[in-house]
Amino acid sequence: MTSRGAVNSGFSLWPETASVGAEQVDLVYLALLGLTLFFVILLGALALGFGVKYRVGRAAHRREVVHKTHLEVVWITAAALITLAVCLWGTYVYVDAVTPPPDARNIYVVGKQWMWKVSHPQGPREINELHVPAGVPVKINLTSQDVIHSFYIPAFRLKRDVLPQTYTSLWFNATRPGEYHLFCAEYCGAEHARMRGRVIVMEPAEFQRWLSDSKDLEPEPIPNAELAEARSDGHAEVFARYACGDCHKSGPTPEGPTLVGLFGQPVRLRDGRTVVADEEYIRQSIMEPNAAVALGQAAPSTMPTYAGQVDDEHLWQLIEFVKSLGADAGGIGPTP
Ligand code: HEC
Ligand SMILES: [Cu+2]
Repeated sequence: MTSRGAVNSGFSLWPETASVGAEQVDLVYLALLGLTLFFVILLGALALGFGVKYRVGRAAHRREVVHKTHLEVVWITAAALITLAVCLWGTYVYVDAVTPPPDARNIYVVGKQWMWKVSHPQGPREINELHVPAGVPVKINLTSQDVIHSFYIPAFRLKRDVLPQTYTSLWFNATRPGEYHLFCAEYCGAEHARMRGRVIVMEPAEFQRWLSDSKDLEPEPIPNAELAEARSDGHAEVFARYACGDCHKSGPTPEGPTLVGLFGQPVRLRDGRTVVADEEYIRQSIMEPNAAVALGQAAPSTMPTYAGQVDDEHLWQLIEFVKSLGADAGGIGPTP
């Protein structure tokens, strides 16, 4: 292991702020800190002042208990309103932080003892490095190959658990080019402390250059020919390889839905729920077909499970393919 992960090292009380969301999180944090300090000082001063004023032996006026109802109503209402405002503000920032814009660029990340494996749908793969463009919303789809990890970028104020057999995600819009820390924030075994990397934020034009330059530059040897093809040809090869198209086709007697226009749309399920067909839904449809069967389809599903057959790399390629069939693929289709 090299120490390349050590970027922006040196002690600082306040971590760097490098994403739009980070600034919002900091504002909430500072407001809470300010409010807390204000009341600590106010109440501390009052307690101290009254302590001095009414100390034993002091000839203060003690007889009458002052009770002013309207005063109590005012301060209870004020406290309730302040608390509610902070809560609503925090909720707003949180909802924003967990809702990626539909046009976000997709990147797939697999956590593994003890590294981060990054795949860009356009081709490049990297390890412990994540290149992203500045000023563009980026959605990271996370899954783990083994134990629970946690994907943590302090400069973006983002942290999300990375779980095996499920996709979690987060998104950000990086504000400035530069290099930022990437950590694993969930103890995951002997070398957990070394499970870190760098997020490299680049100007969009520079990022495009990096993308096309690293297409031919493979950080890892390609294990098989199909994968190589999938990479050059819109992931359709992987769809063909697993014969998904035998059932998912248009025609007189399709055995499964066509999948066209599915991605990003709400899907009504047999059990009454309505879910959005996002990466996690597609993943689940492939790996656990019976977990969520669409309304109008037979249950149990006739679709076989691909758990144990499709690895993480093929899985995201299948997802990208289904996505590219979607009406709102938003230009993040497999072939840019
Ligand atoms: C034997 C036929 C068959 C094969 C092969 C098959 N599927 Fe399916 N698939 C179905 C059926 C039937 C459904 C609808 C029932 C359900 O939701 O499980 C379905 C549902 C889906 C859905 C959810 C669609 C929706 O509208 O909710 C996705 C996504 C999907 N399949 C992807 C794939 C992929 C990717 C492959 C190849 C790895 C594949 N399928 C292989 C029959 C098949
Ligand atoms: Cu880890």
